Amino acid sequence: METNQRKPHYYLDLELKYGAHNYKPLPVVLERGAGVHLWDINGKQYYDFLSAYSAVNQGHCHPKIIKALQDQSLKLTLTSRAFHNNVLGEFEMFLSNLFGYEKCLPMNSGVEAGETAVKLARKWGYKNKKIKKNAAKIVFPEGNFWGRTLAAISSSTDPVSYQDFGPYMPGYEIIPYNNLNLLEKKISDPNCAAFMLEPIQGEAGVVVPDDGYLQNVRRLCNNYNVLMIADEIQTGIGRTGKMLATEYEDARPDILVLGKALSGGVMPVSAVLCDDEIMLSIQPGEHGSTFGGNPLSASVATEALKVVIDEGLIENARLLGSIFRHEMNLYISKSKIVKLVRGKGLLNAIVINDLPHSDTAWNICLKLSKNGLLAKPTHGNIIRFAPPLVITEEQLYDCIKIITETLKTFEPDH
Ligand code: IF1
Repeated sequence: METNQRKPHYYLDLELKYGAHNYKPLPVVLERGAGVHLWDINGKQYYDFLSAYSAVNQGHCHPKIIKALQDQSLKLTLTSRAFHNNVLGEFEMFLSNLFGYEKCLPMNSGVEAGETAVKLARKWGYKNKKIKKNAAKIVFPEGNFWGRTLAAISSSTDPVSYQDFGPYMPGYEIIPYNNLNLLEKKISDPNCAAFMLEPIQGEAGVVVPDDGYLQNVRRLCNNYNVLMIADEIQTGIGRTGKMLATEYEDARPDILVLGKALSGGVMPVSAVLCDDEIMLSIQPGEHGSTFGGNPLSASVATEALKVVIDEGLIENARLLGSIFRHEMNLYISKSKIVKLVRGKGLLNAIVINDLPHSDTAWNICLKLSKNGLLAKPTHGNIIRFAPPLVITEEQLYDCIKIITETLKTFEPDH
């Protein structure tokens, strides 16, 4: 290594010594991002195929979003909700109208929005559906992931997320994903207030349900007066080739949960959207957040959404996603290690036909990083591929080449 190279281990060692060990990152130390690219401390360029788990749909450090951040940061960043400001109302109008709901409740992290959705569903259950006090049930599918708080891990079926964090939130029911019979069985319980699901399960490994599942969830929720809560924190904001993944079917959620790319990866911004009958079940003082709806996040999120629309990122995700899956299927037809590719838009994953906890996927991602592309395995043998939606067709073909050339070196006959 040339002497003027900066040492990654300096940074890794600092995190090891002074930081919690709640992650196992790939050994790359990044310093700069722009568009689909990231650069490490030694100037090596990478394609980002994780997009911070779909928070950077608009590309890293998008100039228009950064300008919105800079401009607002020079005026007013936080008032708390004890007072009004001249930014929140226009953001709430823009967001509610864009997604077709009567109101929104802005929060910060995705899990806070998920918690807000669960609280709204319970409140609505008691006040509107007349469920007996403290008897409200919320149903979740196996494989769900909506964050790391105790309420969120209480619905998890992944021991890595929940073990040794008990006791757990009561009133939760778990059913298999993509199974309508068992869903109907559970939500026909008169105490059931809501069914909360991801239209495509991200963390579970980009699990796409059968065609018709979402619209049948919607139908069953209507039949039993149960709220359909769609967690679009990872699938939303254009990622799957529609503004919302629930748009692929006639399945308008009663409660919509957004986060991640709502800010273009610039700062934590999340929100819950629903109509008055549900939103007004929470009255002043019954829910809140110090930073929720702050003028800085409202300005950033407004611009982040405009960028998605103005730059045609939704259509781009749809078109380039089809190219990606087509090209990967051509590779898979000859591969002995890759079983399948699945996804919608630019939310895709390949499944390595290995034991779930083998280190093949990790080693593939290590090799990909050396070849200039950053991706990360989920659940051992699945590698998620989710570049920023600003990627061009030429860049995508460049990345497909990097991915397939790297995979080839792991094929048994290589
Ligand atoms: C980690 C996973 C992805 C989410 C969905 C809510 C949230 C998330 C569908 C909560 C967050 C993040 C969390 C981050 C890694 C990442 C992740 F691997 F953990 F599961 F994307 F798949 N709903 N997902 O995906 O949003 O509170 O984090 O803002 O915790 O390691 P948050």
